[in-house]
Amino acid sequence: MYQPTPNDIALMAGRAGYVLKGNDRGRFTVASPTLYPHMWSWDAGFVALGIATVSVPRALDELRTLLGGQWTTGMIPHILFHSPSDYFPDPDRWRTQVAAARPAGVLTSGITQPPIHVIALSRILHDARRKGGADQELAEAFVVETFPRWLAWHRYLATARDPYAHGLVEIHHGWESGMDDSPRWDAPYAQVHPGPDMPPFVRRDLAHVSDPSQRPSDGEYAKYLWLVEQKVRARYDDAAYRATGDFVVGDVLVSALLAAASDLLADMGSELGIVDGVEESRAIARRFRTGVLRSVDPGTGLARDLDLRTGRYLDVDSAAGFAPLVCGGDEALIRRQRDLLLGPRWCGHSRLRWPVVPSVSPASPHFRERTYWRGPQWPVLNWLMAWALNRSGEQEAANALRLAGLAQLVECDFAEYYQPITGEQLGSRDQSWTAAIALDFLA
Ligand code: 2M8
Repeated sequence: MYQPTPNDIALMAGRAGYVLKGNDRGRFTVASPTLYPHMWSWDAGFVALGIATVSVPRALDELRTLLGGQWTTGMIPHILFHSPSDYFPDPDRWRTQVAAARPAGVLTSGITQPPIHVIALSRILHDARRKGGADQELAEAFVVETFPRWLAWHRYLATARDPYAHGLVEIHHGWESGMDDSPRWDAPYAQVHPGPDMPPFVRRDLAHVSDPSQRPSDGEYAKYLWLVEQKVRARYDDAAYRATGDFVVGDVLVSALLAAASDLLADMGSELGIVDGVEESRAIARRFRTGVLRSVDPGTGLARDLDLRTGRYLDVDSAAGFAPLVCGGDEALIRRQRDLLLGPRWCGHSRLRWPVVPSVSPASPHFRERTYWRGPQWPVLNWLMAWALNRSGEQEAANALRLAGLAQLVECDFAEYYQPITGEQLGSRDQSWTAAIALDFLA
């Protein structure tokens, strides 16, 4: 097993810090220098926890800026646009001015991303307490101050996005899962048909990658933009979209993150003497944990997303199937998932360059080794599974993922994602969240 040398550690930490500094725009960090020149919601969570290893105040600023984009519904939007750029879809395409709930003073997209933020905040608090003094005071004060805002975010997901109490958070766009073109969404996207009245568009993402096959196809992109159009036409009202939109799916990983984050929010709240909202937070955690565990296929041991348009579970061997590891709640299942994750269908697959979590099992017929969320390894996903294992008391397994993850990053290009068989770097370089999790792994 790879063990980083003192030289590797110094080099990686230095270079990761340099990447984050380069992507720093003052009070927020762009997700990557050219492909994603704005603040993305779940990227910001990972970025903040990485920055905290170097500067707790700057990490908290990142989360504060993100909260500046929160809608009055509690929703934290998936992109905050702070300056003009060539990223598409841009604010003119999102047209969030049709939404009464949009925030004042900052342009945002109109959909969500996975609720990693409170998990990040609890890591930051942990770091700050280790450092003590002013860092600890600042972090604790930040938790007390922002507790109602995080609760409002979680409450939004638990109500507007689960009106029938399935215990699964409903997503209205594949982008809301963070795993845009994952085969998890192939069946629901097969029912998305861009209308003849869709405004024309020109993709700009392909100009920033060397090979278009690493990104979603044009056909997929048209569907993504059609769903944006449907959200605009529903004025970003969730009930109106639910009545008219093509894509409505219960997402197990988002639900597991909501459960885990809600537990952590309740823990931090009670530690800091907060009373209001702690019980509500626990109740959210219980409901979504139950929803995730209910979705598990007893045959495969993996959790499944639920297509709420057809009522069918979606059976795909994607890393989201390990949602129960993230939310916990069933000891036997956690052990089964640990063995599955480290075993030959996943990280232990004989063809993998490094034994880190692939986005789709290499043994699955859906596996595509170069295409975005259809097989490549995403370092943040590996971090998430290592974090989850650690939290479940599976330190040895967690450390195996951590060390393999560091081996993958030792060249220090901090790519967006990696070809799992050859180890080739794919997508953007100097991706902020990749650099950030390297810092956390090294701390
Ligand atoms: C990717 O998604 C954006 C759309 O949100 C895109 O392809 O343009 C995904 O990997 C997503 O999970 C990530 O947050 C974002 C920025 O890194 O890029």
